[in-house]
Amino acid sequence: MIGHGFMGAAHSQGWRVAPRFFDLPATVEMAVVVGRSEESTRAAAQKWGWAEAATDWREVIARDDIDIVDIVTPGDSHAEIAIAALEAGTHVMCEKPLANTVAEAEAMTAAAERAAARGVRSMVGFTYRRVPAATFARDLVAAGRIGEVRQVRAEYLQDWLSDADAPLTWRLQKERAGSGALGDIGAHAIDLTEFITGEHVTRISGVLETLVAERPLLGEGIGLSGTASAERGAVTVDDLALFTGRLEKGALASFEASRFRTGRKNALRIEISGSAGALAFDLERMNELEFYDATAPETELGFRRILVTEHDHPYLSAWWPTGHMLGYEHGFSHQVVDFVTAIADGSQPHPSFAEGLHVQRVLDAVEQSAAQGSAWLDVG
Ligand code: SOE
Repeated sequence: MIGHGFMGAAHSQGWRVAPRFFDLPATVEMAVVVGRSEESTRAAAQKWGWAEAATDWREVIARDDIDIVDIVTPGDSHAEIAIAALEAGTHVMCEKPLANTVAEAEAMTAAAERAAARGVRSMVGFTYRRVPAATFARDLVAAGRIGEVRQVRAEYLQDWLSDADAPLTWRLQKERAGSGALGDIGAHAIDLTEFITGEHVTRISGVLETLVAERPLLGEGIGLSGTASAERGAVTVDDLALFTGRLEKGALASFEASRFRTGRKNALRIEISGSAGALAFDLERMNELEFYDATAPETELGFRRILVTEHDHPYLSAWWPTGHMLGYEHGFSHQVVDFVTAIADGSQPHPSFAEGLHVQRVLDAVEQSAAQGSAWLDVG
């Protein structure tokens, strides 16, 4: 695993726990964690259970005993590491968004396609697809339970920047993160919409806004848990993105990604209205799915809450007795299960780099549209 911030912790947990609850078709050994600082990487290895710590990712991917590389670094190093790892013949899991630019994502996808011809697999970490209620929503749509998709509302709302003195972490720097709320959390809303509806976003009109233009630089720590220093610097990404998309079969989808929605902590929500019913998912209530069956007798109409905790729901039979809940971390185990299974089967895991590239093109189209007064643009 390369990187050891917040996502490093989440992915480590996935690698450690998945083989203990699921019957995987291969043995997983947590070999090496790689980071810039020897001291903090060693501490991460010890804490999360990696056998070794290292500071040079090039040396690590060249080793014969490394089969999988998991990239959890900021976006500015995804392309370089992923392409080198694929060329070295290791399977690659890469955190979302796939890259910082469309050009990088294209190069990564080309490398992934060359590698796939040699049986080398790659996947993007859009983990929320693997929250059982979200996967189940996809199954219901695919089974025609809401009919034809007519309208979608997708939003990912957080509030960790609503404090104007929250520090300027790498997520607020364009050269490191690519974009702001748009790519960090809007990308999840796009992926989840496409995953559940089974349709691509084909056209976009959007607007971006930076509400706090300057913030204290990061003092101690890294990422979301870092502290503020006395110096200040410019925020170079959006804080908030609003966009409207056209789906393949014609439905309109509205999207919102914001880190300024006071009181909303991790509210990835999607509501899909169809000709025969509707669905609503909210990550803050991640074990539930709201379902409206428009074909029910008129006197019985109404959204009902399905508790997605039965063994027949996706991924659930490996966990607790029926009726018991899962949390944020379980999606990372499910991601490991699906990735390792695809590697063993010799099949293409999803979302592929090509799917990650498509999301990157949607993000890029939103930025271009915003720069052109919210013009409607085709997604490349
Ligand atoms: C921070 O906004 C963040 O950790 C994102 O980077 C993740 O992708 C999302 O899952 C939760 O919020």
